[in-house]
Amino acid sequence: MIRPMSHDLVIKSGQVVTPDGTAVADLAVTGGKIAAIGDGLYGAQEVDATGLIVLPGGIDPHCHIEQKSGMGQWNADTFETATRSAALGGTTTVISFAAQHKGQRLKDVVADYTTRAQRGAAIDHAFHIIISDTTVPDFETDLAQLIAAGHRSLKLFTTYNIKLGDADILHVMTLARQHGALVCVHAENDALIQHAKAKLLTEGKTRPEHHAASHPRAAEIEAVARLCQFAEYLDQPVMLFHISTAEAAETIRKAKARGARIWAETCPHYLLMTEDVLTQDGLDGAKWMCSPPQRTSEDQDALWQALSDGTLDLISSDHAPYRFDETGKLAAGPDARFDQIANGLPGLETRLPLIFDALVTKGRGSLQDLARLTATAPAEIYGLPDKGRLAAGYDADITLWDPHRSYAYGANDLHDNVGYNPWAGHSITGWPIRTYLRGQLIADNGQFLGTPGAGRRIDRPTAGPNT
Ligand code: DUC
Ligand code: ZN
Ligand code: ZN
Repeated sequence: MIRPMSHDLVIKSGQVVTPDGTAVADLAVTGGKIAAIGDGLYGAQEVDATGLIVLPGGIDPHCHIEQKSGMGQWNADTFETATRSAALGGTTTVISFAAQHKGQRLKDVVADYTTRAQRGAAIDHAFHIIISDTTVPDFETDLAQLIAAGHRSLKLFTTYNIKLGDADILHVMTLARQHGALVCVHAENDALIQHAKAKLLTEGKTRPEHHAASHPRAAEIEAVARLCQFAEYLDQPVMLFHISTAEAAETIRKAKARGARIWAETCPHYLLMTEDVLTQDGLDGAKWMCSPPQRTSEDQDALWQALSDGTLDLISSDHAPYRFDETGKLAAGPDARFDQIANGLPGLETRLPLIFDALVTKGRGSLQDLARLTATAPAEIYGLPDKGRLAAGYDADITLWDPHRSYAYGANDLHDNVGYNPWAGHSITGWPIRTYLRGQLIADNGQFLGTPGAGRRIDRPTAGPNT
């Protein structure tokens, strides 16, 4: 009798979500790779997944980890704390930032972030290189070498003190086109923000809730339209980060219809929060301050529509962790004005459960939509080889989900280093029970089993199919 091949691990009888469909099947893992999906598979270790959903491990392609902000403030997470939190939320790959500050050589910046990530990251990772100074020595040589070494995405800002002017943006986009990198942009018009901010401060409107008006929707609408024009003019792919307004989504829809090589993302806090979260007692609203700010329920509807018709390609967390104390949000003191408070909220651990609930449980979309928006599209767009789908030959990055388990988020129940949960009080149904990274169990029922430093840096030979 011919004995069937034995694998390292077989996840038995789960509902397996692949780009081709969703079906009850066994999934076999050998040597850290998915070996087969089918029936009657055998392994040295077998896990019964009856009643569970088997999804690709999440890929969060926009998160700030162990990074110094434009205002010069370190965020709260190390690679160790951020990736622990990610794993417990079902995420197995992150793309965070290697952030150049003025005067720094790009190759030194990337070496520094690479060393720190290699020491601490428990999941696989890559970097977007933030460019804030094109005048440093060997800028073009360093950039070309870094792109060739697999750092296939750059990030630019049109606002904050690390912004580039239009001429520099066009220059970097031209270099990216020449060397094969995707350009990601935080697109908000800086002059409009400065104008709105000055008016608010003159009127004595300094509280966290005034932060929303200091980032007028026109700022996003203008900058997104400009970047679409730049992408078309240079024929260079651009990823527009954290889209928050209906008008910006419409601009992207039209640009894509004209054939512009544009990608775009949004985040759970734009899909599920509105600007009224900023109105709280004292400075509490600072916990929810981010840029662009949360908008209106009409914008939320438009963003869901844009996800469903392909205008928006993926959902990232924009995890930007600052503690609500003097090391973070309150660094400028207990009476800080909104413009002195660090922007951002934690989201690595909550992104997938929130979207599972909002998309699948609430019936807005399918399990395949979930896999596409949170894993497959990020892998394809950013050129992450062997990641983002359940298929033979791909990395065995896998999450098992209980679609019936409900959970109400509490005040401080996340596993990052932030100390508060911006989703406290929000209830969801659908929960990640287990997370596997390349076949290794790294999170099991709320227990972290990963190893700091075991995450690998992902080399990206190309910047994705559109680049
Ligand atoms: N906005 C950003 O642009 N980056 C980090 C966090 C935020 O709110
Ligand atoms: Zn941003
Ligand atoms: Zn960001």
